[in-house]
Amino acid sequence: MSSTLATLNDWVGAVARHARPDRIHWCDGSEAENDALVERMLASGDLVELNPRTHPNCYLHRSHPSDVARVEHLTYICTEKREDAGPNNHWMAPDEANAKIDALFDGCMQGRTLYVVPYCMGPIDSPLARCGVEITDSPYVVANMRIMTRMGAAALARIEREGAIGKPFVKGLHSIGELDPAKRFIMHFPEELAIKSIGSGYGGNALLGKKCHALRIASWQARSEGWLAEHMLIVGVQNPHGEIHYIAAAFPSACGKTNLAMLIPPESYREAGWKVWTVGDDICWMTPGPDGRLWAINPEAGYFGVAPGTSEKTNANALGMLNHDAIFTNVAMTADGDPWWEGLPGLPAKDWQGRDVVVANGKIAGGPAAHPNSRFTVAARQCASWSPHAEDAQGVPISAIVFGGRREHLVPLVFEARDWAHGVLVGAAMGSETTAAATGAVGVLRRDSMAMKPFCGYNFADYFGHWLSFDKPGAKLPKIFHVNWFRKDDDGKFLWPGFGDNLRVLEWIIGRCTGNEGALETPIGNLPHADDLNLDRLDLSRARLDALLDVDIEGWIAEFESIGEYLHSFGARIPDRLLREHARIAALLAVAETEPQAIGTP
Ligand code: OXD
Ligand code: MN
Repeated sequence: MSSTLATLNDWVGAVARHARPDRIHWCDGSEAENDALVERMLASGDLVELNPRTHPNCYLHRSHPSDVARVEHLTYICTEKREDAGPNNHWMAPDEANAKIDALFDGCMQGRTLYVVPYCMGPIDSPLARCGVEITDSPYVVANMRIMTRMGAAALARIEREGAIGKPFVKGLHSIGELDPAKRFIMHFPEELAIKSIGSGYGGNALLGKKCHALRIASWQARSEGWLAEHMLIVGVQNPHGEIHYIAAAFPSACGKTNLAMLIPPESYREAGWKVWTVGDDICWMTPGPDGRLWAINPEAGYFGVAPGTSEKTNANALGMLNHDAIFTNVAMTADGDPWWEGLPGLPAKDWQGRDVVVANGKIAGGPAAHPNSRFTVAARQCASWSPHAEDAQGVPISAIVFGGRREHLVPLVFEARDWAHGVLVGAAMGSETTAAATGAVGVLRRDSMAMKPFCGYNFADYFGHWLSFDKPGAKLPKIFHVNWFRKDDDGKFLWPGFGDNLRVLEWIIGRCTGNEGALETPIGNLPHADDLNLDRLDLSRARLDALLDVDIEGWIAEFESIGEYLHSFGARIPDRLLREHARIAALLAVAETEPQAIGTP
């Protein structure tokens, strides 16, 4: 098989001559093709079949122990000019990068099959969707791409149709290479809409439609075409009158985006008729519509979620979709062949590396049995809360944008930005304590603007400018908020219950968008008064609520000094508008420090 598109055939031919695979297979995305791939992976040991009675069509993949997370230190943006990649990215000149990585691709597919994987990011008929082709030598990647994207014949037809009128597709070249960390690179060439990744089979490094295309390359495309490609979930909240408000929310990796996207309302809300609809759990592409609002699609077709911690209590919707047709990566396994991770009942028999689990006094010895960044891959439509509007070609209209991070101290449960420019500053200043989704130290505070630090394909200073540019006449932009579910008390306990109860905060957010909720103005933004939040049937003392809504002026003065240093680290390209916004709030904080009664007055 080949394509009617000469540019595609030529590229596949050139890669094949260089990587020298034994065979070439063009993927059509069919069931039969997937069955054959699964058979091959079961035979090679790439997949282990899970209990077919409790988990039909579910498989476990154990990756190389050195290949379990994204590798930001080996991820490069390769633009002609270093400043275009910015201090937020590792940069390499395209010529040098191509030379380095092409040497590793030389002959790397000998003895293997080269798979050509055409895919579409977004509903197949959506004008907001964009296409790409991934070449890979990993059948595991093919099987995951089939779940995570619209992969196969329909995508190829769109690529050929668009190619015939000169519209390019993103070219992604991937090989697991030798799985050697010393020969691992994830390189992006946004000026050529190209990606080259070698040496890793892990999701974020190898499923090129996801982080590499839908965020790094797409953010670059979005800037030149006037839209936004963001690391955000999209959730629809339906009130008892049947009105649905869509919220897009950015959190750094492993901060509960999947849980928020699939939130199950507390009992009192369910009884009153509230419902939550999932549109996406990780990536959101937003474009201004003819009505001035931002309209969003989820470019993905599946979830690549963090398994540990997913339980009946934290995310029953996720658990419910994982008992058929799912791929698990680096989870543990019970004696019955069921997938297992920390947070689930019972005990495993094999850990994520397939070693026998030693249990002493009812506890697992020697660290977690499932890798902390172990994952599930599952089709989005398997989720009980999957939105009937998730496939709408024009997307869904966004009422509110929410930023959030993991902050044990200082940052209150929720606050609202005064206007768009303030909201852009709130997003730019976002910080979070690090998690296991990327290699490196865990629990260290790092600034992660709009949760895009690992994913923005260009200079953050220009990115902030791009965000600011949406504020123009005729725009009906969403309101912007910041939340923090992770604040702790002096004993190190979480102050807020989180999970389903986060809907209480979303209700206030929606009320602010519709003009139905009150707020207290403070220098950092508008907060709910204690009685603005619906705390029906929630056991939360007034003291804990006050702590959650406290604005510690001295602490914020220090925080704003650190935010100022961060903004200045981008040099002269940082938009003046952002610096003015920063100075305005720093001045308000200085006044509040000398006149505490100023808080709460307009
Ligand atoms: C992810 C991540 O996998 O952000 O979504 O790391
Ligand atoms: Mn993510």
